[in-house]
Amino acid sequence: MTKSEELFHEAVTLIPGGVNSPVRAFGSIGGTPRFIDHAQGAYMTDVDGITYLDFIGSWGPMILGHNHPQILKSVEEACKKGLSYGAATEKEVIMARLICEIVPSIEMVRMVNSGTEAVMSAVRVARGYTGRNKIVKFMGCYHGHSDAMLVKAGSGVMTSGIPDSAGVPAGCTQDTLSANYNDLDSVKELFSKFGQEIAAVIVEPVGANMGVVPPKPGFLEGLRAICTKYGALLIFDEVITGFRLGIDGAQGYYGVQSDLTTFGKIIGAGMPVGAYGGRKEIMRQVSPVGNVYQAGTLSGNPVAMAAGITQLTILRDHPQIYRELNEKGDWFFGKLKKMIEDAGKSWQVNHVGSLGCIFFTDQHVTDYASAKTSDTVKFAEYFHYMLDHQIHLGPSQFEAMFLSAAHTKEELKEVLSVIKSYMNR
Ligand code: KE4
Repeated sequence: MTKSEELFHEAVTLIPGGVNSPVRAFGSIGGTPRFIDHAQGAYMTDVDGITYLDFIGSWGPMILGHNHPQILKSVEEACKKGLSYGAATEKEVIMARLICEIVPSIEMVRMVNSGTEAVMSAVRVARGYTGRNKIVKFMGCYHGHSDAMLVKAGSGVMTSGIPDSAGVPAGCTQDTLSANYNDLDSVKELFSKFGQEIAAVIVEPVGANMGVVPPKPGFLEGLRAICTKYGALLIFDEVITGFRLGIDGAQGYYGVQSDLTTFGKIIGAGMPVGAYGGRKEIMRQVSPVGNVYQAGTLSGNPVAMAAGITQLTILRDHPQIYRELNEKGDWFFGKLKKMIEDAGKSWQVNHVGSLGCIFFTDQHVTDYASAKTSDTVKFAEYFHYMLDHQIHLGPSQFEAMFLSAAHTKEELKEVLSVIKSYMNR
């Protein structure tokens, strides 16, 4: 028995599914999750001493690679000053100033502890600000596990949301409406019926939780126009795309400004951090100045802020990091796409910058329905072949590969040759 197997065997008796977040359990692909002991740069090493080239990157935060020396140093220094005070600190001002300086649509921001918390809070602010209750989300987009967001995908347009999880009362999702990603008509249909009742539209500007699904040209611009027309707020959930596609995220990359934006992952550099922000007139609704309540014991935690401030400052001050990262992503996913075509396979490759994935389907993947045509058994076979070659992908067809500044072209060439060997085996 490997140490990972031993640990997993015990973990399942102590933790639901043996993991503290479901996707880590390898449920959709089978096998034993690798228990990680340490990570450095583009690599992580499991408890059996096996080292993997890592494409999970903690699901996004590790854009500079694991254990960046400057980030590690800032965390060590912050720890020596105390782990948490429950009082205001200078680091929170520095972080807020950074985000407001970098993201054009943000004049005021509140720190929280996760992407879920950021989305839950942003939705509440949108409802408080507009005095409306309904929220439009898109099938296949994931916005964390707050009740209102756990709506049965495919529950169809025009119907009130049906809970997609036990323990969520129908009342919590009745005001959540589902539309089809990349389909503006499905959004217009909802607004034609519920227009003045809709507080906000929330969207992943690049879908990255159904695999990677880029917005079609005009989709984000169309959402912007519809929200403006009906007085609803446009919420960009940039928990993944924020500071990933460029220093100013998807709104900079696509040139579309949201009214509220949620962040996570990169802004914490691996520490538990989320944030939501927008124009002052909206954010002033938030307690203690406004009447939308939101709070958190560890919000703005000084150690977490130290990590996030260092990572964002490095990214802001070195724009070549994004040029190189996005070029690397275009090169890698471009090569991958051509290699698959040359092998006569009909699989699909979607990517935006350093985010991408293979879909094991012959259909172009532009939304939830087409993503779901993927052969997840095939993905599981591919995943384990790569893992056996010490390449650790995200353990689900419906996740993204995350490239980092630490991945070299040589390593990516090796990954391409392993995928080629998989196709030719
Ligand atoms: P967290 O609460 O997990 O920090 O963030 C929720 C969230 C919100 N919005 C978007 C666009 C997200 O992608 C996420 C979380 N992302 C997943 C990865 N697809 C987290 C991985 C996991 O659940 O373990």
